[in-house]
Amino acid sequence: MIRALYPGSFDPITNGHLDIIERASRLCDEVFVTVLPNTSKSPLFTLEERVAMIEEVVAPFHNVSVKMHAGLLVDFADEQNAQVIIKGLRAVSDFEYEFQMALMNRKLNQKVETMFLMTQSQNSFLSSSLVKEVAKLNGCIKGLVPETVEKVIRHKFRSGLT
Ligand code: COD
Repeated sequence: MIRALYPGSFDPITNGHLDIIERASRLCDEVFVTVLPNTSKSPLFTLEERVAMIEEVVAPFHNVSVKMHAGLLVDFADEQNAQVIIKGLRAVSDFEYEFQMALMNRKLNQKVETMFLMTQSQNSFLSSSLVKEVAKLNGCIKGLVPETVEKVIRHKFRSGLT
C-alpha cells in the first residue's frame, strides 16, 4: 500500500498541479494533497481558502484527499504513515530548488522517498504566481486553472480583498 503526500502552497491550485495529482492517483493507493505555508512567498489565499478550492476539484478522484499542515513536511509524512513525497518538475529552474528540498527532507527523515513527475508540455509555463498576475491585470486565465478556481480568483480581485 503506497500512501503519498503531494505538498505545495497551491496559491491557488492550477491545471499543472491538477495533472500531477491525477497521475499520482494512478500510481499510488492514496494521495494526500498537503497544503503548507511557504515561508518565502506571501499568499493571496488563506490556507482554508486553498484547501476548499482543492477539495472541490479533486472530488472526482476516489483516492485523493486534502490535508493542511503547518510544520515540517517530513514530520507530517511520519504522522500520516506516508512513504512517498510527490513533486512536479517544469524546468531546470524547478530542479535546483526541488533537488535541494529533496536532499534536506532525506537528511531529516530517511524513511520518506521523493518522487518527481515531469509536467506535461502544455503546463510547462504554468505557475500560480503568473496566473495571479494575469488575473490581477484582468487577463484571460481560462484553461490555466479549473473553472471553479477561476471564479474564486476573479471574485477575490473584484471584491478588492487583496
Ligand atoms: N506542472 C507540474 N508541476 C507543477 C506545476 C506545473 N505547471 N506548477 C507547480 N508544480 C509543482 C511544483 O514543482 C511543486 O512540486 C508542487 O507542484 C507545488 O508547487 P507550489 O508552487 O504550489 O508549492 P511550493 O513550491 O511553494 O511548495 C513548497 C513547500 C510548501 C512544499 C515547502 O516550502 C515545504 O515543504 N514546506 C513545509 C516546511 C518544510 O518541511 N520545510 C523544509 C523543506 S526542505
